[in-house]
Amino acid sequence: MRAILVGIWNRDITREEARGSLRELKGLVEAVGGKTLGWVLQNRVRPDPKYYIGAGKARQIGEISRGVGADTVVFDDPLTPSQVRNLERVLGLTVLDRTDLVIEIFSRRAKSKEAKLQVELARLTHDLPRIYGRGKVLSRLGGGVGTRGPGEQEAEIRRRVIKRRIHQIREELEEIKKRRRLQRKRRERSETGERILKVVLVGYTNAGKSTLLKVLTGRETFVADMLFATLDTKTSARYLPSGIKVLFTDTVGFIRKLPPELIESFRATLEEVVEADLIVHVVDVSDDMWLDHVQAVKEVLRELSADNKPVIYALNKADRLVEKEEDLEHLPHTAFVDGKAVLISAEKGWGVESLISEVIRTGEEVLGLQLVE
Ligand SMILES: Nc1nc2c(ncn2[C@@H]2O[C@H](COP(=O)(O)OP(=O)(O)OP(=O)(O)O)[C@@H](O)[C@H]2O)c(=O)[nH]1
Ligand SMILES: [Mg+2]
Repeated sequence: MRAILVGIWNRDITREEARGSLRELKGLVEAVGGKTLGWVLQNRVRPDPKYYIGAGKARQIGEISRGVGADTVVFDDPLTPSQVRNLERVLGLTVLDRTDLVIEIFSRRAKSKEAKLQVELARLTHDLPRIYGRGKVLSRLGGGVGTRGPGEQEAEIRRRVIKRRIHQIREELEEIKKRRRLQRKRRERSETGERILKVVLVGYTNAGKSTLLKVLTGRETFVADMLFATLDTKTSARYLPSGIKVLFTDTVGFIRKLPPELIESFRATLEEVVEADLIVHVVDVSDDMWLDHVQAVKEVLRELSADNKPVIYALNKADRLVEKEEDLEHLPHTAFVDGKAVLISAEKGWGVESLISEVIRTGEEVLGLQLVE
């Protein structure tokens, strides 16, 4: 894929923010093995309902894209099925949006049965409204542009097959969810009278959640410098000196403009977030956009109705900002977030003891309240 990226900016999204978002989109293009040739930012009060950027601009982008040898135009916001259709007609190139890319990355990374099912569900839910007369399926990363099928009847049959499959996947996922609930209960009840604190690590993709889980509990997990390395939740325990058992759970990373299809599909996995006593929100403070990432994660937490839980910010990768652990105290970052925050480097082990102390302090409050109940 040789791509041109397109975004818009206006009173709500500044030019700078839109550009940051396009930088991230470039990362998503790379994650599916594509190359970005250039980008276009348009100042627009709101997206055009038919062409997102307007027909004239679309035509212009089509010319430029073909001129530089691009074969795909990627839009930074979710497009409606009819916008995709109109744009492909005007541009004469494959049209993708952020959702297409994220779903594609997820499907390449999915390993467990559950993750695979969730991604398939997200993809089918996404594709269903995009199958229209003449039978063109817009799962376009695989297919070419404008492949025409036999017609409306064929499309109807495909829609029916997809609906049946969606139903089947939902049932399978429900089974898996039940099994996981049982496992969780067993884990939590393992030794009677034992006090257990459930901590979930959440954060933007690539923030260092899996690295931190490893440092906190010794559990080997997949760590990689790529978007969405982790798709399955993993839980691992650490015993505190007081005898309290802390269960730490690593989760799938979040991203800005996370496709609703994916939130919906991963809701079961993210149940661990809803069940947790407290949240450790891991942030990569070496990223220029870290405050935006914090907001994006908070939004997803709100969507999961988990925004009322105690949160500790683990401001990670501080080793990229200072040379020694002692210098952490000179960094201003903790003042920029609302609530308890600890600067750490999961890689170097800096600040991890302070983080654990904070988890204990907050956890004692939470458990204390639970004991009163
Ligand atoms: N310099 C530095 N790099 C780190 C630190 N923590 C993690 N990394 C690196 O950041 C990258 C992402 O780390 P992961 O632990 O996989 O991040 P994650 O949040 O689990 O990412 P996803 O599962 O993709 O959402 C890896 O290359 C890590 O080695 C840190 O404290 N300092
Ligand atoms: Mg991870």
